[in-house]
Amino acid sequence: MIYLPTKLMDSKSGMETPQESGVESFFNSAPPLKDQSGKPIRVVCVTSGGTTVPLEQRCVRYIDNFSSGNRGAASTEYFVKAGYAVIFVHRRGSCQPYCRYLPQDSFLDFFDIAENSTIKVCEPHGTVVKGAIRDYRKAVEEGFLLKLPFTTIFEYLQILQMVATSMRCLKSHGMFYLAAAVSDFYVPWENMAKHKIQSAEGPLDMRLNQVPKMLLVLRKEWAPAAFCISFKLETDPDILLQKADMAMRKHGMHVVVANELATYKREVSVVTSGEKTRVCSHGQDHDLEEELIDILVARHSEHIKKPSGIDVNE
Ligand code: 9Z3
Repeated sequence: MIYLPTKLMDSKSGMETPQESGVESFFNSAPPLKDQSGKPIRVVCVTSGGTTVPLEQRCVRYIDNFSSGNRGAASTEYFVKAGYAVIFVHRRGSCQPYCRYLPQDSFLDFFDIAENSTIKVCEPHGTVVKGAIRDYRKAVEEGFLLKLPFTTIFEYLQILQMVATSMRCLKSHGMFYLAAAVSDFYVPWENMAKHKIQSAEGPLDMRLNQVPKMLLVLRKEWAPAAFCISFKLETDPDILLQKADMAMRKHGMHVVVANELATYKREVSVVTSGEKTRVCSHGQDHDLEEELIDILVARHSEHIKKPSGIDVNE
């Protein structure tokens, strides 16, 4: 669906506005899309992995943001388990849902050659791999997982806009879970060197522009009724919660998940306008995302029950 902001459809053009033509009231009063069992469909857009900032149009060098994609991949699995259809917007080559258990550096250690020369998965990994294959196939075949890759900040924000405006019609049943590590600075395409920057030209001075803040635009224009969660990553624990609170108010987020670089795998804080809840992992093999997604699904249900357009942060 292509969404034209009402502002652009002014009377000078001679076109009827969406209000006049009844388009807006049609969509506002349409019953929510339902799944086969008759329950309204909930869709979450999970963003995952870091964006790159190319320094050359024919890119040899780029600036990257820290993120393995593990948080987004684990969260996707728990959202699917909770009945959500997930649009997984991820950095190419980053960690994928249902593949988190596979070792990246010793992939071949997982396999062995059986007596009849076929390949077998070594125990004790067999059970985990079987479960992962089963869950992955089910998610894809039943339409609960759509994967969209990005690499650069340009691709990321264009895909996010496209997904968000398409999710507008889901109203409050849509959710955004923005775990991707998004660059704050970039080189505009038209200012960028076309070919590889030459070191023979001496030291490199480069000015990076600020990436426009898109979260408020997503919240207010692209999908105004959706439930929005962003992440805040800091290295200084003394400023983390305050920065998360500020981000929530400034960008109109319903929830900000705050994490500190040194402990982000074992601990996060869920910050909403009224409270802060700590979520911890209970050991190496336990995903904190399990409890985190439970909390967010409950918050999303409360959001859906509210009369549309009314919001605690407004
Ligand atoms: C996060 O804070 C994620 O939790 C992590 C997950 C990137 C730490 P991994 O992918 O790590 O499991 O290795 N994501 C958001 C990071 C970010 O860039 N946030 C911006 C900020 O803090 C706002 S968009 O200002």
